[in-house]
Amino acid sequence: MSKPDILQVGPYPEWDQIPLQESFHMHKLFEASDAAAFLSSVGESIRGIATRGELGADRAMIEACPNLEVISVYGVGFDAVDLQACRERNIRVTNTPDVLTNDVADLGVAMMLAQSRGIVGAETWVKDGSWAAKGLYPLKSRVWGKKAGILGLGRIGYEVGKRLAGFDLDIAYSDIGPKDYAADWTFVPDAVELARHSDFLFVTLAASAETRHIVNSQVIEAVGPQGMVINISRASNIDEDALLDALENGRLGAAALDVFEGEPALNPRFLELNNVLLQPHHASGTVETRKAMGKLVRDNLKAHFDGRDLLTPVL
Ligand code: 8YV
Repeated sequence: MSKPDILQVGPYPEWDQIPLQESFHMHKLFEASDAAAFLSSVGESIRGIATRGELGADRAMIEACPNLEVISVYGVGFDAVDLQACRERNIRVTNTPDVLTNDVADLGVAMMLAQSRGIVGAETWVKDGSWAAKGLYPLKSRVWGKKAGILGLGRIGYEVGKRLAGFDLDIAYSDIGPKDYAADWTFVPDAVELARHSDFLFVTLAASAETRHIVNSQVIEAVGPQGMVINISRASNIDEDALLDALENGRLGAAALDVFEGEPALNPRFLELNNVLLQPHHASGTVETRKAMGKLVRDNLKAHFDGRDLLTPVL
């Protein structure tokens, strides 16, 4: 039997690429010099798309593949996939939830600690001789005992909360309703109220058209000059211009961010700030998790083409 033709939107590590190629005929869009020409030459043959969370599959890509049956996303976030275009043609969509939850939560908490305690600047202080030349590193504000707000208490938000409880933080959260598995934490329905409560506001919402800029200037200013916003979800959940304005003029104390509008080409205003910790969208970036994500991408594709149920369906 011939291998199903799959459009591959972005690169994968060799440990995924080799087994993908064993089971499927992979067409690497990201290596094409002219993406539109490539799509129109292979589109007819394509039965599946393998993509990455941040790259997704837009309507033009989906429409270029008239025989498309399934899209497998390497990532939990499927906001970059045009679900409406998929629904119209009964195209299945899968993602990689659960396997990355703990790593994403770990990075969020690590960013909070690193930014609060000035770990990056402190290392520079040692390495550039400032310790010897100028003396002690400037004092920082403590973490334990402070108040944390978690905006979006899904799988990742919940794991963030569990970790924060270990740092004796007072935890509140917002979601569409209170969660029975978070009985020890305070439910605050309104995002501005939550922000007012928070020294650290964690943004852990699944992104959608409804959550776009949910962290607006009001929310940002409610976190305030002593507070910090930590984003391990999607850039679109925050009004980035409002965030930059507030960071520049001190209406927000600090931010720790793993995601950016237009990444990897982020707004140069970020590079001028000394109250931010900037990370290259790598919250799920451990070897173990990426191997599990890659396996789930393949297993979902195989399940579809074998006529079995999808392991982690979105649609
Ligand atoms: C990326 C992510 O998909 O899970 C998500 O939604 O954003 C990440 O895990 C990852 O960078 C792979 O592209």
